Parts: sequence; structure tokens; C-alpha cells
Amino acid sequence: MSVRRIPTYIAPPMKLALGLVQIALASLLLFYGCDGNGVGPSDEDLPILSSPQGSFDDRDKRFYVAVTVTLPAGVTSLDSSNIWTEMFLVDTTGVDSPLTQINLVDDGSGGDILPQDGVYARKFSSPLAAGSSGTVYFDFYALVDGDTSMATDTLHLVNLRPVILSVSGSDTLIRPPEGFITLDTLRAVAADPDGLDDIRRVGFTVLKPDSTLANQGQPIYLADNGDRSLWGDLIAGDGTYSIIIRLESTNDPGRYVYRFTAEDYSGAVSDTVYHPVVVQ
Ligand SMILES: [Ca+2]
Ligand SMILES: [Ca+2]
Repeated sequence: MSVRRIPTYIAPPMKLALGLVQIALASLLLFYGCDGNGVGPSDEDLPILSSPQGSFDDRDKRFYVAVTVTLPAGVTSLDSSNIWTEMFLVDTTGVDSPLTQINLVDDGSGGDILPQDGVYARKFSSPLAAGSSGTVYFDFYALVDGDTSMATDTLHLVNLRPVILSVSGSDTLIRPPEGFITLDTLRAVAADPDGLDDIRRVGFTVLKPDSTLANQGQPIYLADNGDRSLWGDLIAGDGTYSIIIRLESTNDPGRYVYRFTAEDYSGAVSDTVYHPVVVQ
């Protein structure tokens, strides 16, 4: 476990003369610095990075990153290899994971909106696992003549709970004669705003007619594996979870209540959906 990496700021010796000014600026930044502000070096030979931004487009599940660059006199543009962002995730336990490094462009391609407007940008597919939560850091760097400028933006990720949209199955079951079994297929349609990939499992507990819980109160899990014969599931990975239950002549008659929940990979649990079944 580690705290977030602190990027190395490269200060060339020629800036020693500006040391006092920098100390004064640093104390100002203590009071005025905040997320999303570029920290441009006070040196006219270095590019100044401002308005760093990283955002997530929920429609196409891609990140957009951009930073405005003011180049020093005599430098007209930055090659893509000299301007980039490094993306990190600090999860809710404080663990820091590097995710990706993306070079930026200012030629109107790859997600950059306007060419040659000084805003270097890119759009790229999310490297995050579905349902990731924590804080994403975008550290932007520009390199000119061996000197680096840097700015940071942060983005807080929020995991959303899964939901069970519907449950289907017989609401009345007739006990079979001794030596036979009755089969019924239960299905639960689950969803998660972070994507179906974020659903870890869907299960239910059974409250019996005598008010005790079946299976020692442990959930019985359904499957979304497309296995029709064993699980009664029609399509793998479609969010509809299925199970074939067996009723025997020895099962108690009366009213049973199935209580369904879905859980995602962050451990968030859906609201409970109740499905009563009368066994005759
Ligand atoms: Ca989720
Ligand atoms: Ca399915």
C-alpha cells in the first residue's frame, strides 16, 4: 500500500535566481491551489499548462483528457511525444495503481476538438475495471528542451448499486407424488449502471412456511452462463440470471418467500425483490 506518487518536478539550475519568487508563489498556492489548476513554472522558457481536465463520457465509456498549453517564445508547437498525461487510480483503501499513459495532440484528431488552438487533447477507452471506485488522477506533462512542466486534474469515481429489475417463476407449485420431482425455472433480470460486467452475483434466500430459512439462511446463487439444461439460462452474459429448482413430495406445503438480491464487485447490494410461492 502506498500513498499517491508525487511527480518529480525538474528545476533547472538557471532558476535558482528565481528561488525567492518561487517561495512566495508556493505560499500563495497553499491558499489558492485547488483541483484542476495548472501549476505553471515561473520561467518564460517553459510551457505553461492550464485548465487540465479529465472527464468520463458515460455514453461511449471513454475518457477525454485535455490541457491548454502556452508555449515559450520561439516554440510554435509540441510534438505529441512531448506532451502526455499519466493516469492513476487511488482506490478507496488508498492503494495507488498506474493505469495508462496517453500522448496528446492538437491537430483535431483523436478526440482533440480544434486543431492548433493550444488545447492538447485525446479521447481513449477506459482502462478501468467495471465499477471501479476511488479517485482518478491525470498528471499532465509537457517537455520542452529537456525541461518539464506539470499540471494535475482529479476525477472522483462513484460506484452505483446494482438493481433487480424483475423476477419470474411459478407462483404456485403442486407437490409431485412420492418418487417424482417437479422442476421450475426461476429467472431474475439484473442491471448495474456501471455495466453488466460489474455484477458479481445474483442470489436468493428462502423463507419457509414455518418462518425458518432454507439452506441455513445461505443464499442460493443463480447463473448467467447460457446453460439451458442445468440452469435454465437461455443466453450467457445478458443480465438474466436463472436457476432450476426442484420440488419433492417431502417439501412442506405452504407459503414460501424468495428474497432476491444482486451484488456488484465493490460489494454494493441491490434492494431486495420478493417473490412468493405457494406450495400445495
Ligand atoms: Ca456497480
Ligand atoms: Ca442469461
